Order: sequence, then structure tokens, then C-alpha cells
Amino acid sequence: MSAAQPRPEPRTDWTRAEIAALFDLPFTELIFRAAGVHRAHHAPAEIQLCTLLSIKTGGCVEDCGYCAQSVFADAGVKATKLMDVREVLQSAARAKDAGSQRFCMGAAWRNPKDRDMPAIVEIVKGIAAMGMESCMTLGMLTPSQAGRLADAGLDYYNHNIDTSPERYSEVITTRTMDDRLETLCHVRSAGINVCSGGIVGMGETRADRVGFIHTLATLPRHPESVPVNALVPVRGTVLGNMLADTPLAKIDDIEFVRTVAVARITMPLSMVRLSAGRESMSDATQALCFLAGANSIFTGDTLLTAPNAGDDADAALMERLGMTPMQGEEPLAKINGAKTNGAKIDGRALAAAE
Ligand code: SAM
Ligand code: DTB
Ligand code: SF4
Repeated sequence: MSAAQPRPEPRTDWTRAEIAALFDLPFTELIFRAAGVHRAHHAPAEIQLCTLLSIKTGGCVEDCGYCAQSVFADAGVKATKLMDVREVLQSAARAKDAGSQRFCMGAAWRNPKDRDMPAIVEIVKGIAAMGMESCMTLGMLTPSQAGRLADAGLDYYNHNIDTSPERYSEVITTRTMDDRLETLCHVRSAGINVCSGGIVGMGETRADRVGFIHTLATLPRHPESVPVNALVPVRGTVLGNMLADTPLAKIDDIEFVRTVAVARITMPLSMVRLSAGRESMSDATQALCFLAGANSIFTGDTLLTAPNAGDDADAALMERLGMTPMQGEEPLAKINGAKTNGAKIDGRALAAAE
């Protein structure tokens, strides 16, 4: 195909049977196919580096069974107020200096209150002014809040569907999957790039993983980024306690890699982010995830409250694998035309940590 021809839109009409059939492939066949799709659309030796900061921690009124920040959990997380705008921007500047492409901020809210919006808008504008990409995850949004974030220059909004529609109410009772999809629709309509994925390893079935991927891959437009988190089992949360008491319920590494591969095949242009859970994954499992099409990670020692692999471990892993930080724009963001602040990274993050 010549470079001038438009790239075909990725399929959004996947059936559950097709997705289940992908999961059922022999592992080597599945990974081979996923790697082929990956290199057709992405630079296979590049990894996008994102930095995460919790700008408002704990005390969340939602009852997500995996989350240490819920008021229903007893995980020893201290509730804080929204961080000072200046402190957040200083932290973003440090991340930029360290070579991170995107600054992602999370707040333990069911939804932002309108009184929170001026500070949030100021943060988004400040990060845009630094020439860095921004991502926020603040819970459910109204159309007007999404519009305000878009006007401020927010590049990405993270809002996970977390699991299959069937499993949803077993994990979270204080909101529905439809509530989540509605916010994704407001974010999309406002012209903000969508980041949406979920968690595997919550004791779900293969059919739930099929339903989870199916829900994302049949959205009217695929999310630009798809975070695949491995459950970080935190004692004091419903799911963390379950895993601590039934260690055999932990997801098998091979099944985790299969989930990454199926996400890659069904959403070929999306960035697939290997998100939470890397700190307890072997280098070999992470390498298989990259081979299967994962091409983005969170750097640093902490996610929101849970430990992350850390820059030294990541620098060593990248060196071992001969992989380099991604420099350019995400393929779907480029095609969909939603603006990004076009941040460029210079690869100093990992080099500095060596
Ligand atoms: N309150 C906002 C929300 O729920 O959208 C934003 C923050 S919330 C912590 C962001 C995402 O982190 C969740 O949707 C979930 O997918 C992921 N997450 C939370 N706790 C996790 C855990 N223990 N292990 C893996 N992923 C987790
Ligand atoms: C996502 O899917 N994973 C990140 C990000 N989006 C905000 C969060 C992971 C949180 C892990 C648990 C914690 O740190 O408390
Ligand atoms: Fe609150 Fe988000 Fe945690 Fe759910 S995942 S309890 S909404 S912070």
C-alpha cells in the first residue's frame, strides 16, 4: 500500500466468538499474530514512558473491590486534599526533565465537584505550557466538565471499564458499566483522547476477559490508549484479601500475556499500556508482553499508592531488551486529530537512571 493511501479504520465490529477464538489460539500462534499486527502499526522496539501522580489520594466514596483508596477498604491509605497546583506542576517539570512523555494525574473521586474544576484547569494549562502531554483520571464527568478540560488543553482522559459487563457489579456496586461508558462518550465528544482499559487477575473467568476486550474493541472508536493492569492485591481490599487467602486465584502469566496479545490484535492502532502489577512481574513476562504488543509503561517507584517497578529496574530491563523510549505521537491520536501538546522526550530518563 502506498504511503499516500489512507489507513483503513480499525474494526469495531468484533464478535465475542472471534475474540474467544483468538484467546484459544496456541500461544505461539497468538503471539506471532499479535507481534505482526504490532510492527505493522508501531515501532516494535519503542516504549512510551508515562509518569503517574496521585493529586488527591484516598477517601473515595466508591466501593471498587480492588482499590486501596476506597473508604470501604481498610488498607491504611490516608486521605488527602487535592494537591496544591504549584506542587503538581513542579512534579510534572521533574518528570519532564527525567524524560517522561506524558504526565498522568489521578484523583480518588467518584467525580470532580465543580469547586475543584478551577484548580484542575490551572494544572492542565500549566502542563500544556510546559509542552508536555497531560492525562487526568478524576472519575465520572459531566459533558460540561469534559468541555472545560478540553478547553484547558487536556490531551487524554483515563476512565477504565475495568472488567466485563457481566462481572462489573461483582466488583463495584456504587456505579454501573453504563455510567462509565457515558463518561467515555462525554470525553470523546469533547475531543479529548480516550484512555480506557481495566484490570485482569481479579478472579475473573476467560469469558470475562473476552467480554472486557470486546467492550473496548467495539466502542464506536477505539480508545487511543488501553491500560492493561494486573491486579495489585492490596490487603484490606475485597479482592486483595481474596487473593491473599486464595493464592491459586492469581492470574497465570501466560494468560495475562494472552490478554495483552488479544488487545493488540483487536485494537491495532491503540497504545497498549502495561500498567499496574509490573513490580511483581518477571522480566521475561514483561518481555513477552512487549512482544505481544504492549508499548507503554508507567515509570517511577509508585503508581498512585501502590509500588511500581522503579526507574532503575526499568532502565535495566530496557537495556537488556534493547528497547528505547518512544519519541513520537500515538498513531490513533494522530489519525483522530485530537490535539496533543506534542511533547518530545529525549531518552534521558532511562539513561539518567543507569
Ligand atoms: N477514581 C478514578 C477512577 O476510578 O476512575 C481515578 C483513579 S482509579 C485508582 C484508576 C484506575 O486504577 C482504576 O480504574 C483501576 O483500573 C486501577 N486500579 C486501582 N487499584 C488497582 C489495583 N489494586 N490494581 C490494579 N489496578 C488498579
Ligand atoms: C490505570 O489504568 N492504571 C493506573 C492509571 N490508570 C491511573 C493506576 C494504577 C493504580 C494502581 C493502584 C494504586 O497505585 O493505588
Ligand atoms: Fe475511587 Fe477510583 Fe479507587 Fe474506585 S478506583 S475507589 S473510583 S479511586
